[in-house]
Amino acid sequence: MEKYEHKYGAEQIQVLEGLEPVRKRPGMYIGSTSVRGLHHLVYEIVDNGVDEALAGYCTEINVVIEKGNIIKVKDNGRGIPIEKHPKTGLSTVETVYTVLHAGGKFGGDSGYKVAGGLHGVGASVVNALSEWTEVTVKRDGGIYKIRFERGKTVGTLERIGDSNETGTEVRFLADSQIFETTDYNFDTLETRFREIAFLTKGLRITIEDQREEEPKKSDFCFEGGLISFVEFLNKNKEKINEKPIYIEKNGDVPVEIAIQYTTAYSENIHSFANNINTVEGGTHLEGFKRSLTKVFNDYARSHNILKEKDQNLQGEDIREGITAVISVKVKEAQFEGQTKTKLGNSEVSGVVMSMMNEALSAFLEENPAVAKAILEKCMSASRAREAARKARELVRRKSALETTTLPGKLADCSSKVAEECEVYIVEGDSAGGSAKQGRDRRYQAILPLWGKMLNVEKARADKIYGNDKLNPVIIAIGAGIGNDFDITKIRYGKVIIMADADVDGAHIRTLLLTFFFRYMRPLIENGNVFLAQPPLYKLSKKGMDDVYCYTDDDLDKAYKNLEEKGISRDQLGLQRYKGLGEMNPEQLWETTMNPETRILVKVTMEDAIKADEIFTILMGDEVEPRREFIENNAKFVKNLDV
Ligand code: 1YM
Repeated sequence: MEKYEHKYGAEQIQVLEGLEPVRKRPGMYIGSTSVRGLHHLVYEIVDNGVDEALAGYCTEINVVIEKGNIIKVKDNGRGIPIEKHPKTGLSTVETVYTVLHAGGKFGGDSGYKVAGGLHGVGASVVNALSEWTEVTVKRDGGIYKIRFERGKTVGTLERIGDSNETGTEVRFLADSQIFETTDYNFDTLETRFREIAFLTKGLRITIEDQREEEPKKSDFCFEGGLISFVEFLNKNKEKINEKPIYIEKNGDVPVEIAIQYTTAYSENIHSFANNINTVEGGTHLEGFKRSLTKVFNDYARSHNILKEKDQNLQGEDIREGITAVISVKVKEAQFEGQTKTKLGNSEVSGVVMSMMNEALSAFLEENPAVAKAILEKCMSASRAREAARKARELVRRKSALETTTLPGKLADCSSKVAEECEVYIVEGDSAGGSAKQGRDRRYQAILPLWGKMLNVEKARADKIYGNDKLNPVIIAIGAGIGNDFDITKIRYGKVIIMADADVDGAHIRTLLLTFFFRYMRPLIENGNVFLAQPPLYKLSKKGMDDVYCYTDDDLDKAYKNLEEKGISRDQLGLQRYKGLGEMNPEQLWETTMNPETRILVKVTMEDAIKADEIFTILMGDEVEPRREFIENNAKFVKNLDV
């Protein structure tokens, strides 16, 4: 490819190459061919509709998951242009779907593209990676249709009818030769579309799942935009300012910010650039944080809340209990970082800072009661931070004296190479005992926990350091917590939570995850946290190897499988495991700990919003949503991305 570069320039080469490179190396274009990449196909198509909405021509996008995992996306915009494209000689719609990176380049003066999926590659990539794609355009009084198979045009664009409406409808079937799975997760899509609807004030997005007998449907449209977003994030929390603070400026870099403080202790800031969730932050977030710190300190000083000259509130004091969403639109956005979710454009930091300095200080002057309530909270956070620092010093001094003292309950492994080591955090003493005997002690460590855990949503850092349940976890992992957490110091590459498959198990799992989410977040971001999956059933028969089943579905399949081999149900013994404690060390090893046979679910941050919502419901002050949630706790593991 490189040898042509000088001759033709990148654009021509893409035209010449068509879509073959996409099918050869799909990961380069959509990140991966896992379920995550699969969902990206839908986002790419929907983003074209969102762009049309941002350009002011589209008010509604409808997404349907049809039977057989066919996706249909429809919008009521202008319709993709159909006239002959000067460069390719094909219709524009065919060009958009068959030429790599065609996108907005062909569309004339629609301005900058601001939507765009994580990799911003557009419709042609979706087409290349689909068994078939059909695009129907209503425009100029007609209905036009074109079909593709594995990226290749079948026939040509045809006029199939008349219509006075305008819009675009795309149906496609992801290619099972390319993707590990073609089974869409309704919750994942629903969460992303809710997010897009929050970020695009007034745009209606609907999603319907027609795969089951009873179709599911959600309908999102938020006139309040980001204000609705923070209200949604805080719906189970106690608010300090009832009405979110809202700041908007539509300059060269449009910026939109909504802020609402709650009585919680955590910091909950979500940033977006061009509708992409910048999980790793970036320059917009830096500008926001710097301005927040400056404006509140200035206000506190000028209103005599900070009395001593050298006294200052730290950024973290001012961010305690904050829920904020920042959304910027950047023309040539640069995305950096491991997952390409960190905004790099340096000019954005100053833009966000100066507009926010002005707007936020004006807001505080105009709303003294709100300013006072927030600052009281900041001052108390500042005092707590002092107390926490002292407590931490104490722990540090203690651990300096006791040097390598690991928790007494920890059965450590012999290897000291973190990458190959794992720690199982096990609920209960008897399960802990079996795990200790069953493990491979070269690289598997066991830390039993028991009793009720401290609820970290309700506790400040000073309490956590002193807590006798969490301290062993902190010391065993060995990398500190909060701002001091240092991922390079972790003693185990895998931190595996092993709890029963019942409500109590779900509770302890959630508590630990809350703790990791709040105080060791890089551990989740870095993919070091796992959930062990103990089996629910064992089928046994004399002379036959035991068969373990991890779900009810598994059990059905196993019965069928064995029946085919001539073994009927009544010949089989069925044991239902109520807890880890019922398994002997060999069984626990075989089913749950042996890397060759076990199932581990990786906990990821893909959906920090959902995680935060779950944690808040489970741990927050409101009892009713918690009760409801625990009743459906089976959903919990499903909601975490596997
Ligand atoms: C369900 C997917 O693709 N809608 C859509 C796409 C386009 C337009 C309108 C559009 C854009 C422009 C002018 C422009 C696209 N057009 C192009 C291209 N929905 C969906 N709706 N007229 C219509 O950008 O100027 C690419 S996407 F390149 F042909 F203009």
